[in-house]
Amino acid sequence: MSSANCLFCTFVSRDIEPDVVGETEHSLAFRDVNAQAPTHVLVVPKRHVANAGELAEASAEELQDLVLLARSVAEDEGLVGDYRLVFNTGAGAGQSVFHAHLHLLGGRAMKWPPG
Ligand code: DGP
Repeated sequence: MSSANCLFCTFVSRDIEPDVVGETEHSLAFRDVNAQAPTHVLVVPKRHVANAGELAEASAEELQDLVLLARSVAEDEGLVGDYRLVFNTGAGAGQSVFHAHLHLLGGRAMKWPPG
């Protein structure tokens, strides 16, 4: 399930310990090292897949688990329904780590469209 040379797989295995804010059987949530908002958390599947579409194809249950963990962390962070969830897919869309991850951003006003 894990992939060699994948940063987020080393977080899931805890060979490197991120700043964890939530966990389920299928997903891990930790703070983004380069925060773009007062709350900026990444929620990753424990299964190694490259992006959200691959996760959906592999397991609808694990995709649901990911989104529900993001919602739970948002509630824990006091975001009370005002937060943004983002999956970047592909380098052209800003993806830089090719292990699927859901950005949870909140705690400030959000603009649209994103840059
Ligand atoms: P993306 O650009 O959508 O692939 O998002 C990757 C995110 O991963 C980016 O916001 C920064 C974050 N990131 C990169 N390296 C590390 C790290 O070593 N630790 C943590 N916590 N986050 C990282």
